[in-house]
Amino acid sequence: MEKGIVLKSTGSRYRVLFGEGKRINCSIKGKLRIKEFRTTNPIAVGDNILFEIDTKTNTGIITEVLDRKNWILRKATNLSKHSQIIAANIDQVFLMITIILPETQVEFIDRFLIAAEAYRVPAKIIINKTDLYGETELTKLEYLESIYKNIGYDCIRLSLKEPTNLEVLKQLMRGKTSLISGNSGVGKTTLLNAFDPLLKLKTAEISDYHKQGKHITTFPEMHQMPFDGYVIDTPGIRGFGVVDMERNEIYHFFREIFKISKECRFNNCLHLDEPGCAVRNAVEKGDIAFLRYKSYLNIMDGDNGKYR
Ligand SMILES: Nc1nc2c(ncn2[C@@H]2O[C@H](COP(=O)(O)OP(=O)(O)OP(=O)(O)O)[C@@H](O)[C@H]2O)c(=O)[nH]1
Ligand SMILES: [Mg+2]
Ligand SMILES: [Zn+2]
Repeated sequence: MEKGIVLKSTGSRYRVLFGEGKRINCSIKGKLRIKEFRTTNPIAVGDNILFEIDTKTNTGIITEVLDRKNWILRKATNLSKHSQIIAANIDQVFLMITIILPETQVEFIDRFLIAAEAYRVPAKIIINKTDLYGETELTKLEYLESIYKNIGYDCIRLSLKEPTNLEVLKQLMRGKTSLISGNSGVGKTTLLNAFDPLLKLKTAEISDYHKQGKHITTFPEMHQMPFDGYVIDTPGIRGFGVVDMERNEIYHFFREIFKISKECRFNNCLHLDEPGCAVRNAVEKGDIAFLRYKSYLNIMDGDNGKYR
């Protein structure tokens, strides 16, 4: 029996890291498939597993998935009851955004952040491609930074063309397992190649016509970094569905809204148009950013976020 960690999962095949940097392809023992989680994938990237080696084929058979510290889910489709585990056992998530090429929507950022809050995984924001920014983009960048820094999310500016702040990121990721998420084309995979040029992972320029990425990375994959740490590259997402969240608890995951909500007149206040709502009051005074409140309203309005 060996212990390993799942680097990549493609359907029913798993790439597993074990021992002192050894890798092996594994499959699952039949009955593992139907256990506990109602997810489309029983085993995810980052899972700690036990497996047996079949010496004839030099492949492994996974016999057990060890307890997960945490995980991040995404609904497979809008209407699907099933969800997919993107990754398990992560210490922190980085949302990579860009002001242009492509333009990341604020609501997308907020949907991501509330999911991270709900899964209790610390989140930070990377703003990439700063080499492309003119005055308009820099103004917007500063505005977004001020909103998110104000509510306690670190924002790290990055350019992989120049490159700047790569060392800062390495420092933040050292000794940890980090997941990088974001729209297609923002530069997630380019960052991994910058960390470890030997990886030579596939990247592609964003489309001239749509100014969007081309969904080059197709499966989440964990990579061991030369600076002692694991980083999980993920496929670009268009939207982040609110998974397993009741309507009346959505505001719990907007940090600043939750904090002020304690002062609302009614303790079942949903901060829509109730009298004596401290949240609306704070929005009017500018203590809560209007853009954040707008994201909240849109999410409350119905979960019309697009799922990839
Ligand atoms: N100008 C500029 N281009 C960058 C920067 N970072 C990445 N790019 C380019 O952006 C394009 C998309 O990069 P990828 O790394 O493939 O993006 P991704 O986020 O992995 O995209 P998906 O795998 O589709 O989700 C590539 O052409 C990169 O060279 C940057 O800091 N500045
Ligand atoms: Mg990629
Ligand atoms: Zn209220």
